[in-house]
Amino acid sequence: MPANLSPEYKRAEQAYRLARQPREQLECLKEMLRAIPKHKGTERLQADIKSRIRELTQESASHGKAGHRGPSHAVHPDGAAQLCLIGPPGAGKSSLHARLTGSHNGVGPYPRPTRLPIPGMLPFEDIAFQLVDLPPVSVEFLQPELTSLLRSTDGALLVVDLSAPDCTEQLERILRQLAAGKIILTERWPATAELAPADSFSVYLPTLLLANKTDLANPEDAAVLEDLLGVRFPALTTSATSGRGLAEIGPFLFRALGIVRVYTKAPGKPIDQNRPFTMRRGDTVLDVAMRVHPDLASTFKFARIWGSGKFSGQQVGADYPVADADVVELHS
Ligand SMILES: Nc1nc2c(ncn2[C@@H]2O[C@H](COP(=O)(O)OP(=O)(O)OP(=O)(O)O)[C@@H](O)[C@H]2O)c(=O)[nH]1
Ligand SMILES: [Mg+2]
Repeated sequence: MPANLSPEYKRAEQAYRLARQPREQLECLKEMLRAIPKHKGTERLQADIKSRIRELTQESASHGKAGHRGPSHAVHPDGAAQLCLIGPPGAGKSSLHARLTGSHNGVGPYPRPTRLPIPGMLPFEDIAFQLVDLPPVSVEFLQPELTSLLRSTDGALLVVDLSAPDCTEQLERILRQLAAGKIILTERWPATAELAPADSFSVYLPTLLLANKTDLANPEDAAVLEDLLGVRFPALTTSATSGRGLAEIGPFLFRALGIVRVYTKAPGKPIDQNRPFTMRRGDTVLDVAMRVHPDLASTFKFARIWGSGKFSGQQVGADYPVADADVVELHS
């Protein structure tokens, strides 16, 4: 990254990183382009910004056309986290999605290639993760809409067909293609490490490898596959047919994402046992207040906590970090 970027540029870039809505991102990118010092040292960066602007503009044009009811790729995030199923054609993404979420995706006498993102919920204990089934990453290109979705999602389930003789090549091709779209699959999950982006457009996507169709292959091939890749993604051996490995996905996601369930309780009322707020490790009582309602956060005075770290009902301040299964009573 060129060193002599102006504070205006850096502010716009910071805003871009935080923006989740395409329209907001587009505004920030335009601001970045205005603010960037125009000289040889920033040419690559200027080109990157322009191509991101092009992608986002094409996307909003294809969504916004009058009378155009084209396929929508937008998936509203839901649950404790959003995970996308990615992989080569026919690896078993939809079959896994069907079993994990009960979506009936692609279930039928003939395999049906997936054309659009399809959300579903994977239950785990008293919470659920959103799993999004995606069209395959195909040979020629990655649809810009999918790139967009992958840029804002929480993690990837990378599905490969372990029984396919060329599964290693398929996988390498996918990694290359995603990298060309500035999406870098990483073995590091948020709970273990925060990664600084290589540049303002690259995103790191925490990835769990699902070596699927183990009913047709030797389960030990998974180790071979990982070695060949040279990237040690955490991996599970699965079979959408026999169900092998599927029960391990929820617990893995819970741990790797650092999910912390918090149950809230209004003063003088019983605990709301039904719907925990799903926070992340390191989040504080104030973050919980924010999630319940922004007004509660701005008028926050203190909280009482029942749970792991504290005695029953002990009073804590805004920056107290919550732990899994804590009960929080917010006072404002
Ligand atoms: N034996 C076996 N067959 C599987 C398994 N998972 C999927 N299949 C079969 O593989 C074929 C393709 O499965 P899909 O789930 O449609 O694969 P996909 O990755 O969604 O395919 P695209 O949407 O085209 O990318 C289907 O005939 C499935 O029945 C598995 O674990 N074992
Ligand atoms: Mg499919």
